[in-house]
Amino acid sequence: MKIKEAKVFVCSPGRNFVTLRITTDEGLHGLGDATLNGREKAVATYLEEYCIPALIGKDPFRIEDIWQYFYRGVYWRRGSVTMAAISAIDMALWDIKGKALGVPVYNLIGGKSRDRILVYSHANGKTLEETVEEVHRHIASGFAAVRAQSGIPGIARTYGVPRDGQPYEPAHRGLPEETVWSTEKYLNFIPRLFRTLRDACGDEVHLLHDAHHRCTPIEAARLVKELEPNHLFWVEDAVPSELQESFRMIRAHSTTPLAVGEVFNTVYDYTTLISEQLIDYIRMPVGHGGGITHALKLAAFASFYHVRTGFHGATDLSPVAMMAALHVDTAIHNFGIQEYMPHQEIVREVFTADFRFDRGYLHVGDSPGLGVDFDEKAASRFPYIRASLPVNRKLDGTLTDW
Ligand code: EZ4
Ligand code: CO
Repeated sequence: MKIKEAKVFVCSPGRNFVTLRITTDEGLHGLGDATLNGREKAVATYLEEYCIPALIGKDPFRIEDIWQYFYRGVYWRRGSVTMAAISAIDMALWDIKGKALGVPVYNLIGGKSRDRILVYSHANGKTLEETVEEVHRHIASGFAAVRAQSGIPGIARTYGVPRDGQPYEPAHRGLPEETVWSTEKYLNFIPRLFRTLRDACGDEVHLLHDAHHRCTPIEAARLVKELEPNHLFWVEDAVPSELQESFRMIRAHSTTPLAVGEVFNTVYDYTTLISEQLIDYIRMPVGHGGGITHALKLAAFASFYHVRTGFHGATDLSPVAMMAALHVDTAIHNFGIQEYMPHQEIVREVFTADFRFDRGYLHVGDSPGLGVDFDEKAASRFPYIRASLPVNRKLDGTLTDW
């Protein structure tokens, strides 16, 4: 079998998605997600200009070799654009192989290690009271694990909290909007929020929180130490984590489990964090970190250090990347939890994915390949719209991490 054609589709059913479709001379096709929020066209061009011409004529079964061709074979390696493109190619090749052999992808990568996949949902409120109410609502609708983000008194808008009546989406039309941030106000509020949540919701439910890269190392240490009595499942991205060594200090202060890495894209972003056991969960998106092939290697490396997975599953990844993550979640031994932020209804007009939610868990179907379809015609009704993630400034106007 040979790769005959590959095409990139950029569509916007409610938000932008970049989809790669690889077709073989035997008429099989595979799908990959190449969405990189706010940088969609960079990945689309990278694929169209540099990858697709080199893919034509290759044997789609040689997944590892094609992966190495686009990683090691390219002098300018790594980085989110390159790795999102490689991820899309990799997913599409696993999809093709599964379809050709008539098996779901999880059966190509070790088979089922579990029957169902624990997920966490996003509860967001503008105030402490609203956030508590939202967490209750999520527990009542069946979730066993809930991430809580809240508006902070004295800050107009913050990460994770939607505007009235809209689903939460961090990217907005046009150029980046500017938001204002105060870590001081955040640190004064969040421990109170989680004390209230633990009291209100009891010991059973898993509570999670995303600090979204906003603390300095010593501020992060204070945060995880003050949250410790409330037994969170994890605190995510406590600091902007390109400085892996900062976690030595954070770790020394608390037993609150730590999750890191939704902006990472190779194993090399994790070597210190994992080998020194400075974190508990890896967040690297299967769709940004070299696809299924590299996610399996990262998970294997992490497994030797008792670090588990908590793959990214925000709505800025398409249902194709979600399916890829679910197959990995199903097969690996050191699975921890999967983020599950359901897409808007309108996304289903373009993508259909073979999984279902039941009482806190996702169940993957047994369709051959990834189990996801893409309707090209429907996609053409939703053309690309430029959208950007916000930028953040401190109260005095200094640019800070968003
Ligand atoms: O802000 O994926 O844990 N989830 C997150 C996400 C990120 C978005 C950015 O595109 O932090 O909501
Ligand atoms: Co996050």
